[in-house]
Amino acid sequence: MHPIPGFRWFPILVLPILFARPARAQGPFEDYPSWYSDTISSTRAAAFGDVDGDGDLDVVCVGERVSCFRNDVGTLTSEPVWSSSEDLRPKFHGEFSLALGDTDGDGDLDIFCGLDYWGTLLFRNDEGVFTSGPVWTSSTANRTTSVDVADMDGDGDLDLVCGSFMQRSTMYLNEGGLLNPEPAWLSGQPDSTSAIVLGMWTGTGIRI
Ligand SMILES: [Ca+2]
Ligand SMILES: [Ca+2]
Ligand SMILES: [Ca+2]
Repeated sequence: MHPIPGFRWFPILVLPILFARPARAQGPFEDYPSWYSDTISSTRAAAFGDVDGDGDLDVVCVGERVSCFRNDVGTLTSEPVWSSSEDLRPKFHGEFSLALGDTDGDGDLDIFCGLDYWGTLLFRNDEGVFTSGPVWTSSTANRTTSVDVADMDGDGDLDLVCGSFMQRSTMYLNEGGLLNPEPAWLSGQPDSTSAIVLGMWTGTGIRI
């Protein structure tokens, strides 16, 4: 375990390596990471979110497996507190991506994981414990390079948008806490999207 005394959460990179910035410093980040995982060695993507609802940011990453490191009073656990059941190393053929969002509206963050050649997976968070396997898998494009979630149709729940490599980007709508298996939107032609960011643009709606 690698405590970070005197530091507040201001991370710039997790691979899973974390460079923190001193609490009152205005300068650059520390020269060497103050935390790294002893367990995960092939991280492809990472995301921060308060997955256990205790008010601090935890870390979710995907490498050999999808894993979660809990933040205990400013110190990340050295071992993951949860990992998905499937060994993903045979699927290391392209981009991996992650997004966190409360898809079922129960107040906790669920995990969306995009795997190039293997589609997009959803792991549900049940009171701080994720399902060991995905509860939903995308049905259309399988070369997912990027994922993000937002309320695309304005009905109050989070929907999913996926970018793909040499395939059409897709949007899946959330219907009562469950993602529809069929996309509600596909881009007009195959593209090679490497990143997806959703946000309000000109106040008229969410744009990709
Ligand atoms: Ca937390
Ligand atoms: Ca949830
Ligand atoms: Ca919605």
